Amino acid sequence: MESSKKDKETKQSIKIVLLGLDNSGKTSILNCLKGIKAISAFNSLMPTKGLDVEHFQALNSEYSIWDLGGQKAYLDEYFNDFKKYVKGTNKFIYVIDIQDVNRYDIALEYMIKVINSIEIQNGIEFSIFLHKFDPDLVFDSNLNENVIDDFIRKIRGTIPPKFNYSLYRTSIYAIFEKSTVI
Ligand SMILES: Nc1nc2c(ncn2[C@@H]2O[C@H](COP(=O)(O)OP(=O)(O)OP(=O)(O)O)[C@@H](O)[C@H]2O)c(=O)[nH]1
Ligand SMILES: [Mg+2]
Repeated sequence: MESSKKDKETKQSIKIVLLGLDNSGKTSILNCLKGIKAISAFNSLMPTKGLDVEHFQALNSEYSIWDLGGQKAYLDEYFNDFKKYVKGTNKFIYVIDIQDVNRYDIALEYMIKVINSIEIQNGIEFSIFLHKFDPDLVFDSNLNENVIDDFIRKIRGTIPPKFNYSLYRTSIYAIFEKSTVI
């Protein structure tokens, strides 16, 4: 009893909030963070119904990951009491499906709404994952380097200048890879 209390005191707790449109890959990323690697676990995923909070331990930290289902029906609800999600948060991860070119604008719109609700300069880390950037991604006339570069430029131009964020390319199919977009 005593020792578990002590453990709790020395462990750092980290709260991460995952946001993004439906089907962007949030729950899959959460599973990767939890160490679930079986591909079948990803294929059988159902859309997340509203908020799902998962707790796990890694190294000397206790993580709580808030996975906010991205289906349209839930989005407005989050903004009714967004403080609840910001409170105690160390890091927001906003996930965008890079393969879903037709919904880039909607993804950006939702992200800006999130950023505006966090309040600039409050010290919380904000990462944007350009997700499904798979190693075997095949470019075509719809999705290619130019389309992605234009989108990145649009992201950079839309985010308020004082807001700190990092942009990454990510994929659950890469053997751990996370590269900063310059
Ligand atoms: N190609 C590819 N597919 C992925 C990747 N990550 C997730 N997916 C697929 O994308 C689909 C949606 O993934 P989810 O993790 O359920 O998406 P979500 O963002 O949690 O969706 P909601 O719960 O509806 O908000 C699944 O079929 C995953 O297998 C990736 O890196 N590459
Ligand atoms: Mg989900």
